[in-house]
Amino acid sequence: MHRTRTAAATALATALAVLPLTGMAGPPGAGGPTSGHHGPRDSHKAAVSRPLSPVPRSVRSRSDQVTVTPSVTVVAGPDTDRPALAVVEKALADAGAARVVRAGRAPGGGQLTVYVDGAGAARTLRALGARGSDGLPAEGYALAVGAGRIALSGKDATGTYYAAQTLRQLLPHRARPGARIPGTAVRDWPATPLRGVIEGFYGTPWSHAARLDQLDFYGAHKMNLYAYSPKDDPYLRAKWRDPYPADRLAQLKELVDRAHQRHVEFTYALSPGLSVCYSSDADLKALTAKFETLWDIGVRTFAVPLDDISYTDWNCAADKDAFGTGGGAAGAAQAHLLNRLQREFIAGHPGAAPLQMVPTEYYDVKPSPYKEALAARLDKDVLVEWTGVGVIAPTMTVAQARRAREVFGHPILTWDNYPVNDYVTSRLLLGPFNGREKGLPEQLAGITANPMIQPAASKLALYTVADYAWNDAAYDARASWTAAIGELAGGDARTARALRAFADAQYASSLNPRQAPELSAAIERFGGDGDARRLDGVLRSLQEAPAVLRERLADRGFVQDSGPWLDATRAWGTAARTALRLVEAVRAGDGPTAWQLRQRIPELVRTARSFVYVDMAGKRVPVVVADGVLDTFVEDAVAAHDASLGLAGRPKGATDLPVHQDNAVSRMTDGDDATCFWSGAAPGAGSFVELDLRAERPLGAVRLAMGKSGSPDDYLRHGVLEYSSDHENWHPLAAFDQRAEVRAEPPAGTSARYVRARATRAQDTWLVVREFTVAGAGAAAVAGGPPAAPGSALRSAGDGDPATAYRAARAAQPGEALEFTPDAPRAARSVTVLRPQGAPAGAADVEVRTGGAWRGIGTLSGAWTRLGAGGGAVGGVRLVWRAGPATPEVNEVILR
Ligand code: LTM
Repeated sequence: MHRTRTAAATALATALAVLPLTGMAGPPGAGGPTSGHHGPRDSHKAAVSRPLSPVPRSVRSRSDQVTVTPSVTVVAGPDTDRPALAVVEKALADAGAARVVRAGRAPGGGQLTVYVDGAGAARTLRALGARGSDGLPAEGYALAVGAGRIALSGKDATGTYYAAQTLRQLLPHRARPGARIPGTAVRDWPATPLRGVIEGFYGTPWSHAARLDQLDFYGAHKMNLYAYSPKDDPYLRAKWRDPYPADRLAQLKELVDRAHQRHVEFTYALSPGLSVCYSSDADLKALTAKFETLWDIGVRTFAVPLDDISYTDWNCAADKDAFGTGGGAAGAAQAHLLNRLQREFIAGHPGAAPLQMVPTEYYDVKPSPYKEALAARLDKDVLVEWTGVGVIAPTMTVAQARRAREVFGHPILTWDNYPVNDYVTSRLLLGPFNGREKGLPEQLAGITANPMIQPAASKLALYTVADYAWNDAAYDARASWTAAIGELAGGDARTARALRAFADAQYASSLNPRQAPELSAAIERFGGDGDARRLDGVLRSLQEAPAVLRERLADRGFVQDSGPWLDATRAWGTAARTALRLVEAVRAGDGPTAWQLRQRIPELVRTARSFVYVDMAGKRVPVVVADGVLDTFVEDAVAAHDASLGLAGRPKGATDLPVHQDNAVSRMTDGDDATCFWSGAAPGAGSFVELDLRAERPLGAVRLAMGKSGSPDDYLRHGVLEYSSDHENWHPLAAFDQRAEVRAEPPAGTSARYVRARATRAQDTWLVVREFTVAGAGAAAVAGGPPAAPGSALRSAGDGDPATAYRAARAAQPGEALEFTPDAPRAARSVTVLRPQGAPAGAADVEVRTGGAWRGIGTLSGAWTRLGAGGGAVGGVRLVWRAGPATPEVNEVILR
């Protein structure tokens, strides 16, 4: 994972490596390939200290360089964009220029001159062999650095602003003049007109400060749209008719102004659908009145999201009279209202952008009466937002986008539900934008991403969204992710390593199905080569990453957003490192150390699972980190320990069904009826849940407990229980129909390694499995005393699970004994007694019964006792307690 090159350098190399392809593709009307375009080697020579992001269409390196002189002159055109000039001047100052002055022309005398737009920039670009911005699409720009000059030329004001942003990235950060900038020519333009973010999630809306910070981020990443649409802002939905109080409006104006300065279109999205009467003049008036207040503070783009509302129930009787019933009526009603809004508000406000809307059917491309009505009736200028095929679309293709354009009959703006986490608040989604086909942006009016409830933590993914939306042809999800990490880490290698480890552990989503790809690769490698030192290095980096980020990450918002996940990451790192030491002790045959480490694990896992995200309703949601990777590693270590003791251990669950939220399949084997595995889709014929018993063993009673109080119908309606030794040949155990609780008793002598429940028919409801258990044949019967304390049981000392313990209710009386009887006499070489850490030595004499007589084999030492049993057939073991103040506790007695 950590090569000698920095993460940022790796990303840069990857990004530059793809430039020739994209650089050859001229923009519309550009007249063919960039003249004098250099191949990848030249691009590498032009390496800058940070990757350019979004990756430009064409970067050509020159053989010369320019020096940042103590005084730098900026020569601007008459109408040059002010925010662009501000970016240029700050970037020059940050690069070490002591004085940055604006002048009408170059002063000469060897000073660096930067031309921004106007005749000077056009002349300089020509002189440097670069083409100007003519022929570029909107927001395109040309930039050249060489021969003591820099020139920036935008196709329009936003293009100039973006040229300034690219120059900012080309210039280094240093305190003194003298920096040398490699000669470079960039020609660049966006892949799609609208690129940005829709704050459109449920849950705690972003703070005002966070929104201002986001707008800065969007401008720096060439994103030009921010839609203001938090679902839980009452003034946008529940109380949409109410005017804003003065202080709220003042804050909105501050956002609008900041957006304007950053060339971001502030889009005001009002969602009246919970209560609107589509045919009502009064409601149209309420809508336009609200929009008017926003127009007055500078908003020029408006949207009406009509997602997540009922369209089968009208909010007023008048709508039923006017439009009838059903999806077609709903489409007609919505079109009626939006067309009036378009005519009576948008058309009457010169400078207003086309209206945007989210249809109620926003998640597919299936023709329907609703979509037909919308396509036929809605004003053609209105942009329709669409989430892809699925609310959270794992992939989006060119063909789907074309189909959406046809079916909705309007230009399509994607509302891409990534990295939004309002439906999985236990998770941060820190992986890159993925699964979007190249060529998609050009089918669309634009791309907007719905972010996480956590604004700063969303930046990792949003960086990659910006990269894709600007230049999908050059987009490489992993390279962009690496570059995003480099930027957030401010170029600091240690911070970048920590951030990468942390983000890797929060990587999974529908777009990135593999959780913690780097960590799981390291664990897999360990499985192959057994190099514990190397894996411990990886786990230590993960464990320490939270402290590094807390200390060094400049974006304090990221640290604040990630608080519970940082805590959980550190705790999981500790648990996993302990589990690794357990594996090492098992491999070394060091029983006492292994047992000592094993006992620490439940508490470490409990701690790791204890951190919570508190949502806006005060609900405490336990957070997950590298789930399915770290928890599985720890479980596997414990299973290896069980195996070393000759115990079967807890089975491992598996399924071919997707998982709903955090209801992982491991929850059906956690011994807790209150937790469950919950599928994220309805089982089809052949879908299964399965147990791996980790070794071939006799099968006791099987119990499959499905459904739960809130979802009693979520069970397999028609299925069969089966078992197998090799995972290929399955044998039927019992068929079941319409029963949420299934029990089966395998015939005596049945043994297997795998047991599964398989659906024999498809069904509509999802599947909940609270517990899936196979009673172990071979548990010892435990009798004697002292009696167990409340909440404990004698049998726990012989149930084959060291995690459960028998705790006595009182101290033992002399001669009192705890007696274990295996199901059948066993040829045993040893007796191992596991007790809690700190258990007193000499607390009991250990005896075995061979041939009907009891024979002493030694006394209990501390927590771990192993005594020779002679190898003969042992029919019982007993611990004959000696007098003492301690109350006996025994985790497990093992005959082997
Ligand atoms: O996606 C849309 C159009 N609407 C909602 C969003 O507000 C929500 O954030 C996402 C994710 O839960 N799902 C939706 O359906």
